[in-house]
Amino acid sequence: MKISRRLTSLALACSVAAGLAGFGATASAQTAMRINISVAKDSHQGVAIDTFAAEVDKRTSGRIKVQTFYSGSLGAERESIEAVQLGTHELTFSSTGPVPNFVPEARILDIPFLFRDKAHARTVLDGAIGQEMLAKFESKGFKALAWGENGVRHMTNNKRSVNAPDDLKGLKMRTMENPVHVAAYKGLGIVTTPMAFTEVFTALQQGTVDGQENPLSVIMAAKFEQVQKHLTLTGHVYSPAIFLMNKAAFDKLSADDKRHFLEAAKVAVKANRDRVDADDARGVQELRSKGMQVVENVDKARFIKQLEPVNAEFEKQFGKANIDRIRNVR
Ligand code: EAX
Repeated sequence: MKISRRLTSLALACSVAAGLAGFGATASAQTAMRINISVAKDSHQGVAIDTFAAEVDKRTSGRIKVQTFYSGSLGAERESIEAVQLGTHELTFSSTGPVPNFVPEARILDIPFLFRDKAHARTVLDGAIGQEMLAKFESKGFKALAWGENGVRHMTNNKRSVNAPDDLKGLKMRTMENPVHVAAYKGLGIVTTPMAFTEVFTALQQGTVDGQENPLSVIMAAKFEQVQKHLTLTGHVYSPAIFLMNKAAFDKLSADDKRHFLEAAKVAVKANRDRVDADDARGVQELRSKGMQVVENVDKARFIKQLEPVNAEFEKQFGKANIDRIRNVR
């Protein structure tokens, strides 16, 4: 009798241990994280986080699931960056618009006409300068996984066709919550209204502002052609994007999973940039077909000339050598 009771309790202990181990393995197998964007799923940014989530799932054999959220459903960009810094959610993919509020050094990237084109920007961001900049996020509670792309920004408005800098004077334009942009657009005579992206469509619809500026990818994803008449391909700013992760959450990952996250971000950025290129190729025709009046041929030299006083300030603020270091990358 005694032996059988002992065997029974032993068997019970073994099954409980096995169950716990199994449970433990199951519990650790299903780590869930969240990532979000401020624009729609069907967009260059939606492609970025969907690809990232799929790559993490594949590379961790389903142990880590990244849930994706779109259209500002977990907050606008500035709120989301703050949420990631606090660890409220683990990841976000954001334009660099609000980033200077967290990592001031990143402001240099937002200077108008700093980059010759997307190829130049991608080379800078993927090279030494960009990688040095990513490292600056760590002391602020972020692991910056990779630079992505928001795109080359253009001006839209409802008042008039913009062919030269003077046409911008007096226009009430929504800007990102970015001090470099605000200073530059004021230098063009624009009346600036910094605002979270999630409020822009309504502000344009109600006439709170006359216009805004964004890449073609964003203009199309946000369906701004429904509330904006005029588009001018000013290409005045290259807008980077960035994969940001809560640093503590990243540091908790195993060495292998850290590598998986970094590689997933790299694959996602390729898909993100490919979508921007596709959007740029079709954007003007699509927006014209939807009723926008588009000025394609812009004398950028006139806008750059108008910005000379502001750029002199930027050279003082950021150091001419630092700006030239970026400009001179080939
Ligand atoms: O990241 O705020 C902006 O205009 C951004 O370009 C937009 O949120 C996409």
